Amino acid sequence: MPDLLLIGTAPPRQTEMMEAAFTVHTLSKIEDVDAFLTSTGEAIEYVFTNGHDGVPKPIFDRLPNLKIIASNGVGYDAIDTDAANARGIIVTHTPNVLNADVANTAILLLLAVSRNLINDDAYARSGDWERDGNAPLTRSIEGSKVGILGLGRIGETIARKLGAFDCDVSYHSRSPKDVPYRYVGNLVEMAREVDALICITPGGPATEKLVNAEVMEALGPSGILINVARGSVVDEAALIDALQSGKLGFAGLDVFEREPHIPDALKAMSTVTLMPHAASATVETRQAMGDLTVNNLLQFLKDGTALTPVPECQ
Ligand code: NAP
Ligand code: 8YV
Repeated sequence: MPDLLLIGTAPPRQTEMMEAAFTVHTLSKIEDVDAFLTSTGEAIEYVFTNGHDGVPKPIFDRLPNLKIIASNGVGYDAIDTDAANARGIIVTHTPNVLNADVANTAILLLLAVSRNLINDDAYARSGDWERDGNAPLTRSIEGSKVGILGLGRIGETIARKLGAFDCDVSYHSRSPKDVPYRYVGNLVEMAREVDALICITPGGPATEKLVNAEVMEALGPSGILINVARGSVVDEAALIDALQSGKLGFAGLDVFEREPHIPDALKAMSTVTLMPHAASATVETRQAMGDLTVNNLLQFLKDGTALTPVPECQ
């Protein structure tokens, strides 16, 4: 059976699927990685990885016969697609199967922030309600103005689902799309106009710190920033400053600059709702993503094609 390197982890079901067709080498279980790469690096043609780990360059450079990198996630900013293309290696990802749950998470965070869910939960549990009376009023998302940064597969799903709350949706991306939502060519301008901004672009250099201090100030003291894209898209230091000074009202964050590290300053603020990069982390969606990742490998084994190659490798 062909040799496959498993970087990160794979759920048991996908591990079984891979073990039926490949000799699977799990990187985290290899004690001497250098010795392994010397003895077996040349045999590895297949890699299963994820959007966080990618294929570290020191490993990539020692897999001379690598043919396909299947990444268990839609965002692939951790993978050097130029280097892969230069060697004729196909990179695959998992578009569409996670749209609904990631969109649901963006709206979950928006609702949690607007309705002060985490603080109200603590208020209800602590006995403060009995002692001090009703909790302060919160803000409704019904009919509110929401700007989406990155109206792709997931962004459009968010926009459609926000229709259930009668939200007035606008969006910003590099080019306008054929959609029934208002395009705003300037991100600061859009931030000034909306009650909440939801980020759902890819990561990487093109979007790095796109959401900067100016964008946050434009959102304003009652504005809400939701980030389910990548930590790199938001200037985290500027975010902490803006929240601490009250220039930005609230944030709901699933992603961070140095995951799994979350700055203490963010953890300390009651205006911030946090999740541990879990937008797609439901049993159903992770199973669909894992299956698609392995099916890309199996398809390639069968006929040298892939089901969902990234655009750069099509
Ligand atoms: P997609 O369909 O490729 O959509 C990305 C959108 O971002 C496109 O509409 C694109 O439009 C826009 N965009 C790209 N570069 C931009 C830039 N420099 N400025 C403004 N807009 C830009 O991707 P998707 O499937 O919706 O996924 C989007 C991203 O969500 C993933 O790449 C990943 O980083 C993130 N994600 C996070 C989680 C999580 O667990 N939190 C889960 C899934 C995905 P233009 O090309 O016209 O600019
Ligand atoms: C995954 C994601 O948690 O698909 C993505 O881009 O960020 C998440 O769905 C991550 O990629 C793990 O592989």
